[in-house]
Amino acid sequence: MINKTYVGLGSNLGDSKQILREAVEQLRKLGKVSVSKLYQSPPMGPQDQPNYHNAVVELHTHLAPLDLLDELQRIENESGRVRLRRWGERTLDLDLLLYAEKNIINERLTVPHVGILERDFVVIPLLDLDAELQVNGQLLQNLELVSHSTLTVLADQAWAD
Ligand code: PH2
Ligand code: MG
Ligand code: MG
Repeated sequence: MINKTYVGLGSNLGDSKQILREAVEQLRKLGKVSVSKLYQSPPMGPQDQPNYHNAVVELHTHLAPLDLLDELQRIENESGRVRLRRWGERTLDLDLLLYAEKNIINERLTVPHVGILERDFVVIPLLDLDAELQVNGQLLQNLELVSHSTLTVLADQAWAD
């Protein structure tokens, strides 16, 4: 069975645009991919860290949730991921945001991803990919944060082609 999943991409260390491009290349090996615009986003968490590059990828994959998580962590590690502190700067972060309509809670994985409805750097790119997307019955386009987003568009959806 092929499942529609969404993966959040973030980077605020190194050549973030190139790092995210290479991550998309790796994700293409896992299934059919569509890519949101590329955004710059002020840091959530410690403020003494650089702005982030953020994007979201829609991925159609046969992989089961924990197998997909393994692949995402492998890609993070093979990119030479550096992560300095919780909520802090990192070269590459790949978060499994949504997996079909599933709700998953176990020690390795929570889906939908924690905080998904509160983070403009996740919600706005998700809307690029599906303007009608709902999470737990909530239409993302109706969220308050959509009307006062802190994001800047760095590149249109062709950035990872
Ligand atoms: N990721 C974090 C912590 N803070 N802030 C922004 N703007 N974007 C992120 O992706 C992000 C963050 C930890 O994963
Ligand atoms: Mg994250
Ligand atoms: Mg993460």
